Amino acid sequence: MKDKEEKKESALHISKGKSVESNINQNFKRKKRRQRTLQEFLEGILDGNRVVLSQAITLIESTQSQHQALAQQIIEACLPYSGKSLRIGLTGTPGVGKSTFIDSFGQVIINENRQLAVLAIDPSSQLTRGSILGDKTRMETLSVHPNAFIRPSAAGASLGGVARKTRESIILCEAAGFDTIIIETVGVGQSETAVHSMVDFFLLLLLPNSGDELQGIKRGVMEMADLIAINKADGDALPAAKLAKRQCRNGLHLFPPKASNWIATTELCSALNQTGLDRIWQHILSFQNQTTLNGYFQKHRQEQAKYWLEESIQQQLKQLFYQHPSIKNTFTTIERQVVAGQLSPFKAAELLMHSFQEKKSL
Ligand SMILES: Nc1nc2c(ncn2[C@@H]2O[C@H](COP(=O)(O)OP(=O)(O)OP(=O)(O)O)[C@@H](O)[C@H]2O)c(=O)[nH]1
Ligand SMILES: [Mg+2]
Repeated sequence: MKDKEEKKESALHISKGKSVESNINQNFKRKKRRQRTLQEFLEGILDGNRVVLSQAITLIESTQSQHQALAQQIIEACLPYSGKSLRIGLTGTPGVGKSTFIDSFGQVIINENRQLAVLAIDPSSQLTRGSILGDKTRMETLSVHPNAFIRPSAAGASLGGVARKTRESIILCEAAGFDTIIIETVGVGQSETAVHSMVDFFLLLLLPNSGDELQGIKRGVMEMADLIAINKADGDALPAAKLAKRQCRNGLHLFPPKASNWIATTELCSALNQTGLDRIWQHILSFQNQTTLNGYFQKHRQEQAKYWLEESIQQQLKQLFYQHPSIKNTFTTIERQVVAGQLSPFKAAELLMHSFQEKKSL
């Protein structure tokens, strides 16, 4: 009807033309271009479809704003189906055997009829990029197991960014039916704290070459541990591993009692020979039982949710501040004055805040 009216009013007439078969593979084009809808993502994830789950995590990791918007919708939609897993954090210095451990320990978990997702926080991968892919091949058994899902960490962002994306990915993995999640991180920096803020149980792997300064592991990390496992407790290293275990146990006594009332334990294991792993799993289950009974498990999760709310507000505020045109224009100059001692850092911050707020209200 509308068409006809338009035609009457206009002397111009554009013929429809004839469609010509393109020599480009249309299917391929369409496949690449067409984004799944929110509903499709949700159905796929709830169905436990790994391809869809992987694609959704890729959206979470994307820096494009339209991807981010869809990712946030997916997370919101998955939220009611999340939260029912046991989240285990795993840390240890490079070479301690984390990947080997996850591969072996993962089988213990899967043999319990559980579904395991492994996520990694590795901010260093922005430099190396390849290391995590290498990891997937090191987790040979697990990476091909139908009840396991291994996801390399997001590369490129800051630690805060990677951690947040991992936190969000947990929600999707849980909605996809994974009841056990391992979050792995290389124990060399700040990332342990980030992992600790998103897991229920924190497992620290150490090497048998005993105690000195605890192999560069910071006191704070040891204090966070719910269990310390001395890995590579095999062959000639066994006596040293036993000694390290004793030293750790003594060290743990020096820390104040945990809010969970859980008493951190030490174990020996060999990821390579697959020994000591059952005992570690039993400890984790005991922890879950104990802290569920005393209410800590739930309380801890609520505190973590609060932490991520604050964290996320801070990040967004910072972003808003630094991307603001007036801040962008003046920041370097003011910073230079602070460095030169011409302006105090506090006064400088006040000035910047002022110009941020002024421009905002305009
Ligand atoms: N003897 C022995 N060797 C082990 C054990 N677990 C791991 N290894 C070896 O230690 C080396 C490092 O193991 P990975 O599992 O790659 O260690 P990782 O902690 O993941 O290392 P990064 O990914 O570099 O941080 C490999 O050569 C493993 O074969 C173990 O229980 N006993
Ligand atoms: Mg590794």
